[in-house]
Amino acid sequence: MKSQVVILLSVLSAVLARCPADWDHYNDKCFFLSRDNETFAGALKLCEVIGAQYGRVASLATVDDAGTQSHLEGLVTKTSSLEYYIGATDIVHEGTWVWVSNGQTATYTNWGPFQPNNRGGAENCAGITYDIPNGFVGHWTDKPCTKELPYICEMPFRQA
Ligand SMILES: [Ca+2]
Ligand SMILES: [Ca+2]
Repeated sequence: MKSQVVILLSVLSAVLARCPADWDHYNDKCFFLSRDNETFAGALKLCEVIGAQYGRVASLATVDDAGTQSHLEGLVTKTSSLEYYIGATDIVHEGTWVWVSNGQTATYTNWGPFQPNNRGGAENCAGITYDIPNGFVGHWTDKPCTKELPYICEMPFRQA
């Protein structure tokens, strides 16, 4: 009986330990590119709500290495949107970029030309941008957090 329970649980966890349809699997995470536009705060909230539907803790995407960056770039180029929020903000301390998923300071970055420039003293949220004439090929830009954009959510690949 006990071994049957163990088998059942391992089958169940194998089923749960995957990315839902419409999510993309990369390393230990699932990523989701939204089809709607939200402010940065609205996007973060929706990522959390969407993740909760799967019983997982979701957030805006943490892009903390070149592999993740290049993977997300590949996903963005398959869509019609050229700008997506990722989960970095310097809203607490100007110039210090922090990941909303874990509160860690961003060490890997991929800023585009002259970014972050905090234009107008009011650009505190980061996005991946394709603006090839201006040299942005999946590079990051800082932008006003009130701007409504599509966004990239992440959640753990394995059940939390
Ligand atoms: Ca800023
Ligand atoms: Ca900027």
